[in-house]
Amino acid sequence: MDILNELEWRGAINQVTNEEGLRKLTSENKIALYCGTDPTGDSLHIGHLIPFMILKRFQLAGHHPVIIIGGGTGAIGDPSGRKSERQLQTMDQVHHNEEALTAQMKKLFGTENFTIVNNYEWLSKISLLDFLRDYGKLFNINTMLNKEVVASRLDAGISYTEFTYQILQSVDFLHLYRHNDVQLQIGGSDQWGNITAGIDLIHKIEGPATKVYGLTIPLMLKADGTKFGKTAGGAVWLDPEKTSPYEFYQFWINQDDRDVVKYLKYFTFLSKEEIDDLAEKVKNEPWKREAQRRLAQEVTKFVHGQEAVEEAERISKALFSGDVADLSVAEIEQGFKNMPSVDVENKKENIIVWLTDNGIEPSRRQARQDVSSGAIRINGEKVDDVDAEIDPQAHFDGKFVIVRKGKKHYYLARVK
Ligand code: 629
Repeated sequence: MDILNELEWRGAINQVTNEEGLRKLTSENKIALYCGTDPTGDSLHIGHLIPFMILKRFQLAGHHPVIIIGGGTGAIGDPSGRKSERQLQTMDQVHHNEEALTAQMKKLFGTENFTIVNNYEWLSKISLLDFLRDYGKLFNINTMLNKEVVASRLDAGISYTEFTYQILQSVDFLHLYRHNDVQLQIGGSDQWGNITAGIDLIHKIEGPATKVYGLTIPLMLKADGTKFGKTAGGAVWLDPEKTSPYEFYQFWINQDDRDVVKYLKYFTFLSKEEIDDLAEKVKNEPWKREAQRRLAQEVTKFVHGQEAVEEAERISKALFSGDVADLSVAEIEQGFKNMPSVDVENKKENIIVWLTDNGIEPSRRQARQDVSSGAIRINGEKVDDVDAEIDPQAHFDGKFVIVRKGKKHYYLARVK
């Protein structure tokens, strides 16, 4: 399938500056294209993944992706999509974040047929007078004020600094057009104003027939109206220290039937045939949740690698069946991150006293009842003897005791 048709089928196109022109260009040539991201944090989250997976699709189709890490633009702050002025970051923060994001991007894109650059390199070298003479003169204030991003901020106010942001992103597009033959910029729908500003600048400097294009991707919406990519614990990060691969996998496997096909199109490289097939399964045998499992496997593999998928599945399976005894200490840390936990003394104790004193059971009477009815598992083994002893050193390097009450309720006891 032609790349633009593929993006259309995936529901990934919001606006294109000149669809016929771009279709002709991409079907006849291998082009260079870019997407930028500002180092406003030290990790990407799954909201960022959408445009970068589209870059990756172009890469897989033989085109050449370029990523800008916005060390220069990040020092200013994009007003797009924001209701109020940003707090400036310190340059130390910006540089720290640049490094973290660069490392993440390299993991996703590899080194072949891929370029990553930092716009601090050229933006920091433009003098104020050159900026005003070479670029400022080509920007019309009325046009700038009419950009949705600026217009929507006029009441609340916008600083001269943020107002200038669109010029910087335009200078980037010009720079990449000249130095890397970049002819297309993509981004989320919030980037439309910045992207078209860049195209206008290139047309003014390089001539109106210059073949440069812009493409934006729709905002991701969820069937239940809540914000995509957020969980009770906050954003879903690509950094495994912030969101463990197990939590990452869980996020995807828990998606609604109404959203899962859309996400398969956006977040996986599965073919149309495979996705159509999974869509049928959502319709005919939704209880199997095969589409969700495939989604979780594919996205986790792309971001964290196949081993992380296997680990996440091992943890899920163990938690579901209750056979937790073979989990490693690291797997327990991941799997139990969002479960109730208690700190316990490193000493042997009768099970009834231990469960009650550590707050896992509300009373000794209840503890006795749960134990004797077989509702309690310790480290994966049913314990129905009220005289049994808990030995915190028995398992998991003496670091944890895992308690399961009934089918679903887990407690992680951390040994002090
Ligand atoms: C210099 C900087 C450029 C081109 C782009 C940029 C960054 C751009 C921006 N992007 C968002 C960000 O950095 O602010 N001005 O967080 C974010 N982006 C991915 C998608 C987006 C966008 O990284 O484009 O729409 C989110 O889906 O908000 O020369």
